[in-house]
Amino acid sequence: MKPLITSSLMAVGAFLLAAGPALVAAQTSTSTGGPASAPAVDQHGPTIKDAYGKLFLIGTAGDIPGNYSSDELRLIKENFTVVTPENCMKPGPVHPEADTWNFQRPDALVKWCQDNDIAIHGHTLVWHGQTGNWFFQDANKEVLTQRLKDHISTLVGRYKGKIRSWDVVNEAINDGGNAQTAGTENLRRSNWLKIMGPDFLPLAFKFAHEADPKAKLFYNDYNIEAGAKHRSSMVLLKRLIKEGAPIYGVGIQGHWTTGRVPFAEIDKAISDYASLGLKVSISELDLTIRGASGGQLGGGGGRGARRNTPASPQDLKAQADDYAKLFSIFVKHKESIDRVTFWGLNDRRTWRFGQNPLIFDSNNLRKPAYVAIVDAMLHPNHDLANPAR
Ligand code: 9MR
Repeated sequence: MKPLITSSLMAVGAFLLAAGPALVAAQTSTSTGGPASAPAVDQHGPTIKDAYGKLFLIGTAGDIPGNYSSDELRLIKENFTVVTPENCMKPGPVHPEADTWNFQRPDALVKWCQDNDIAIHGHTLVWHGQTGNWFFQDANKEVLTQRLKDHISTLVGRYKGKIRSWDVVNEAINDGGNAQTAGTENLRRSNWLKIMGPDFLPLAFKFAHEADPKAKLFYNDYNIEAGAKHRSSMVLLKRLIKEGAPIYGVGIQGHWTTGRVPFAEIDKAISDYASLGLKVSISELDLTIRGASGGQLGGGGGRGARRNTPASPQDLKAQADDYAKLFSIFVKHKESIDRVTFWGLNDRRTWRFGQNPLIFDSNNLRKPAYVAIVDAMLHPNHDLANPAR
């Protein structure tokens, strides 16, 4: 801890000298920085990429480069090794009608990432949300299977060798399971399930693998780390493996809330998935200061979400502590972790706007959470990494 504090102070001092009034203005006006008396956060210490880049991929989500500022793009280059397109590769935006494809934004994202030596995680091939109705119109199982195959082979095929990994199926398990459903897959009654039956999952994996045999393929979902939904996810994943689906890993989305992070369940879930021979990604990490929304459609933001509610120094500290515990657990499981990706870039570019969930504030400044995450790697703490079960 000591060297970091010393270097923080020196770095902040140097930064103050260099930035002069600019930094003071940034600190007093930032909506997440709290009052002007809040402790300054080291803006120049080791980056999150320096600290974690050798353990696993560390990512951000966004439809870059789009309307991102040069400051934001610089932040991405400095801090992350992988990008997930937040929306532009989802079925609705990229393939709104049977014969219409919108490749402009996905192409630009792929080019930008290649130019900057950043890997890409594709999101998402099959989902109940953001998917045009045309897929399901007048479809029986045979017709929908063909549409699924065309969709996947066109999209995955276009970026063959350029997109490292894909979320093949997103959020197929129902919310609100119970003791009865826990021993079953408890699949969501989506149009995919209604028309194709449970085969839609292994078939989607098969089609993706045929289109790019080297791409690493994931099942991705929220709240699967705990309770009945976790047990259903284990049933589903075991079936996929048994049926020979070419699945590489599972994405635990990670939309959590400060003070209510299920650390022990996360720790166990990573071990459970690894015991099936799967890698684990924390695929959409964000930790609201307060206010819950698990990842369900339309669940973003909170009360007063259109305003960016200021966070107090105590709030920021509590958030930093929880992020540090999470990353301590991820480091412990580094052999099983493929990637940790934040869902958004800063507290302005987030689906949970107003809940201050990320590690950069709205002015692209490092928050206490950033420093705590880096510190968790540089100064590992056994107790943080081993939550009581
Ligand atoms: O962050 C995404 C937001 O911009 C979109 O409006 C929303 C539409 O459904 O999807 C958000 O991303 C979701 C992701 O694709 C799947 N897991 C839950 C995410 C947050 O809702």
